[in-house]
Amino acid sequence: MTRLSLIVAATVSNGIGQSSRLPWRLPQEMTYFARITSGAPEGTKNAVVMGRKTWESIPAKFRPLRDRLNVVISRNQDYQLQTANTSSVRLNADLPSALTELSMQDSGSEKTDVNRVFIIGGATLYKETLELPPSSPTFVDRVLLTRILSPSFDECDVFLPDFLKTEDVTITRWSRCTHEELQDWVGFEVPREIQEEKGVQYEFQMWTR
Ligand code: FOL
Repeated sequence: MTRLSLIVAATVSNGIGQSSRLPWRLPQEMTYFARITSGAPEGTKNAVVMGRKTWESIPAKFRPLRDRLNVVISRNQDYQLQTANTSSVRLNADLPSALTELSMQDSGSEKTDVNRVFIIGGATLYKETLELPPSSPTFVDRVLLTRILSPSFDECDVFLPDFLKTEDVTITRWSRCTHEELQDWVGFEVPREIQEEKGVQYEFQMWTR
């Protein structure tokens, strides 16, 4: 039984990307992402699960994301990961096999237990994981959402599914956590106020179901 946490920065219209990259460059926000996804108890590591295009969008010098087990999903089994350091990267053909392999830790050289599993994008993987029913052994029960409030970034061409607006009443509704719950879960102090970097306004939110 693996609970998945999804982490994303999205505009009010759920825009997350443009021309195969992030529509903004927000160093402090990126630091928040790195801190949350990296933080794990001694002797354990978090996993970051991503689609192939998201892997390719990460600057080569930051790949694989350090101190985290990187799991890349590509249906193309001939795909060659472009990285000098493959020790903390795994390639899986699909989400079910990635999750199965994560739960069977570990026959490899690194004997580290996997702590939290983060879904870090992109749009295809966000959609696929958000559609896992809460009754299934693995599903997304938490969303760490950085809401980009302004500007509107109308040029976005990839979107997060609108997980808060589901018409299906049989699906458990999402509720926003308090700021204290967010800080307790991430384990560090998070600014409560609207943040501003380079004229971009955003806030840190956490949602659970
Ligand atoms: N979630 C949030 N909140 N913000 C994001 O920017 C974000 N980005 C992705 C997924 N979830 C997110 C996917 N895109 C890097 C680059 C792109 C990316 C994810 C990560 C990256 O280079 N990360 C480095 C940070 C290096 C730095 O400090 O600038 C890392 O170590 O995590």
